[in-house]
Amino acid sequence: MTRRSWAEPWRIKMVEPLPITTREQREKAIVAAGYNTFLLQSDDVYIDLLTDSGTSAMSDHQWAGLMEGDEAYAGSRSFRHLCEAVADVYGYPETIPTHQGRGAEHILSQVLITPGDVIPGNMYFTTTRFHQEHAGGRFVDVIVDEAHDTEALHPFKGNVDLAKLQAVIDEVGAERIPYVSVETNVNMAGGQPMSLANLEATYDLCRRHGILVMLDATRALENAWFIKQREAGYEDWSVADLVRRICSFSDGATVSSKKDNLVNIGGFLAVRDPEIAREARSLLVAFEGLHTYGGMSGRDMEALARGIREMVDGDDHVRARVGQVEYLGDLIHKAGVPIIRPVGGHGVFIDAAKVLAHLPRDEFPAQALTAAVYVDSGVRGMERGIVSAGRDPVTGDHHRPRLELVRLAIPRRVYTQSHMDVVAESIGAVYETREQIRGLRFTYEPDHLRFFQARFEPIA
Ligand code: PM9
Repeated sequence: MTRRSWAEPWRIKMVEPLPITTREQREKAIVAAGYNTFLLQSDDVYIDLLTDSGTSAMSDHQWAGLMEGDEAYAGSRSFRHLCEAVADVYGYPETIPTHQGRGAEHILSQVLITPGDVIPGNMYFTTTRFHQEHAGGRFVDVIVDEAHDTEALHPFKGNVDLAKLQAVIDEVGAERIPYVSVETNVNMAGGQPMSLANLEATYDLCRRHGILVMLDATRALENAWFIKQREAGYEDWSVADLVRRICSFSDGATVSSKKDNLVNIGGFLAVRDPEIAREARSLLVAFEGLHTYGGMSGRDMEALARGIREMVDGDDHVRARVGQVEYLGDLIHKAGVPIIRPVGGHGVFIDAAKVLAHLPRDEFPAQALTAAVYVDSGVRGMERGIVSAGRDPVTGDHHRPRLELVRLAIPRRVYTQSHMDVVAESIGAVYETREQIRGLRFTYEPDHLRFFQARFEPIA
């Protein structure tokens, strides 16, 4: 049978012009931004792959929802729609709305963590670990070793290593572990999924010790797609059923709705236990907003309720979304550039430690490579290495993750295949001239989440 291509299950109704700049303009812009792509003006960016967070295109149905949002201060109809969507799609009975993912992480950490606690997790995420440490906890990484190896072709590099988890429980005692923090489609590992079998085994182990499992379900949809593709027995499941199944092995979840949920702002904490929900709501009113809007307007909640349902309305959306990421990853891999493989769900991650092998880690190779790609083509990516990892709050030294990556994260339903071709051509061109790229040093290092606002200069 002849092969038939698939394409996106939507067509374009409105367009937004993109700024085209010269190399000279970009050289000036990156100096002005202190070699940090977070500090660039978006008017100086051509193809923006800084993040897939809050950058997706909403559907006409979601835009219509903005008009129908109920802006009542209390008891908004749009909040009810949001709770119904969370209960139907994720299966959690209690929804605590927040302005975005880190708002939910803040509330959860404050409710469950007592100073001195230990929170095991399958690799850290920047804001998640910040809130765990801010609440007095200590994060311990229990992801499988393959997650730290860019070339290991393991289908589930997001899996929890159950032996590592058991060792942490044995060492500190279950009573010091309020919950295990389990991320779906692990961002810092390159958008790598965990298997349902591993999640179920993690949940069982935790239950035996009376420890809760809290998901970061921010990219549960993309994880569900990989389970359907790779885990025996689930080929015929819909992603809708798989997302519910994933969440069934947890006691609750934090979600940044700016990713899978297809909105530009929003998030929530969702739990099963009404007592945890009660405590969360009492903090929510102090830090986020009333318990029926958190940090969102009524229209935000209406668009979000629709986005949650839309992401699982058939499998075609996620097939096209992950398919586009794989398309870009395959082009870059074929150009000989080292990347994390298998290609993940939300972006392509270039192995900067290998590309810039002439630079020591303390000269921030991924930061330098990200800046070089921007100067070449106006394509904006993000550093995900030693700068993102920050410093150990006790020793003050850099955290030194094994992965030193440039992330090209793809917004959902925004760019075309030709944009991806241009990105791959630029990465190939920078790779050819990689030996000319110099290392960087800090000229300003912020105290918290330093990667957002840090400034650098090239080392002579
Ligand atoms: N992720 C990202 O670009 C945006 C901020 S960090 C550069 O990948 C997970 C898995 C995330 C995430 C944000 C958050 C925080 C929690 N968990 O940004 O606060 O990827 O909505 O969510 C970003 P908020």
